[in-house]
Amino acid sequence: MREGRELEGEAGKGRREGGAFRYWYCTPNSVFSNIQSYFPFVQETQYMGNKATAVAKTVATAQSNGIAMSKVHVKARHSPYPRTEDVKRSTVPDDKVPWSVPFPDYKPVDYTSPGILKGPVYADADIGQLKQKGITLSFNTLDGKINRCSHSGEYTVCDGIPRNPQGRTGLKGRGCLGRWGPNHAADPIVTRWKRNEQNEVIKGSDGKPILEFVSVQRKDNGQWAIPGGMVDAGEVITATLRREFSEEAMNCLEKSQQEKDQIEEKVKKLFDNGVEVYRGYVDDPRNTDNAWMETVALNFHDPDGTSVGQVELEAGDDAQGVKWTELSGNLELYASHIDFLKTVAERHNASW
Ligand code: RP5
Repeated sequence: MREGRELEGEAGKGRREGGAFRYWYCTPNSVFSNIQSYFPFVQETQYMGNKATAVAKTVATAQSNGIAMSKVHVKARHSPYPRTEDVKRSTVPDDKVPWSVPFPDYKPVDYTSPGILKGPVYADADIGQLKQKGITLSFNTLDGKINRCSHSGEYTVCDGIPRNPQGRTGLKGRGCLGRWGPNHAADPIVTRWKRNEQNEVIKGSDGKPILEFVSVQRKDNGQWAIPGGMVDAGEVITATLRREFSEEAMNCLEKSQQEKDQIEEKVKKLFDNGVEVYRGYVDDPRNTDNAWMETVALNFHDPDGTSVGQVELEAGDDAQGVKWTELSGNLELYASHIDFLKTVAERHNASW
């Protein structure tokens, strides 16, 4: 959680001191000039050839390993809108989700939450007000330290306002998301094999070994989720992954400085080897026609239960619960997190 979060008084709380920030230093017209900073998990072999090829390969790999979202905008067409009781999206039939399908009667509800309109540090200003002052935001590029590029490629900007690349949601404005256009997140999927008291790996009814992952229960809606969060302006994804896991699954914000340092050290070691399983759009219930969630999900797997499998879990920050959960196709999880886990199960040939 950070940018895009809308919890009163939370902006800036518990920010890391001396943490592993690294700042973007791409120029707006050369987003790929610092590819390692932008795509920190690109394999070395993928650097063969030019940088744009490396990016293309990474994205292609993520897509081929990753999500085949069954239906676009399931949660992002749901009403009432999150954190409201009465904001209802206008109805968008399945076949009218793509912008390419004409929908002359489309009248999306206009909603940006009062908390976002107050202008917390992680949020953009209102585009209308900026226009009056002659200021424009730079979309599809790095805008200062803010990454306004989409993982899915270039998105359309109509009259200075970005358009959701996955289609209509029944609601315009930013809802409770801070940024116009993509709101970037990162999701750490920490897994281990489920074991019995004899330390033997337990198999599911399909005869395949069962994987467990660290899940958190979100405070905002009580749903279980991967302990991911927003990428701060200028932050690299590796840092977001560590920070979010430490805050939500290890409660580091409530610890003394000495304990914080120990957690940071531990998580740094545990999160050494991650495998990217997804990079792209998220079917998040907060998405709107003009603001949407994107993420990079990495799997940190502990094959013998001696590293990440042993972390002491304690819910903190935006999480009210944390636990190891069996991976299974029957899980009900936040946003499109189930899709990322399916990829992880397939990757490890685990029970599903
Ligand atoms: C989801 O929202 C992402 O996949 C990530 O898990 C999460 C980030 O938002 P917050 O948890 O910070 O609200 O779309």
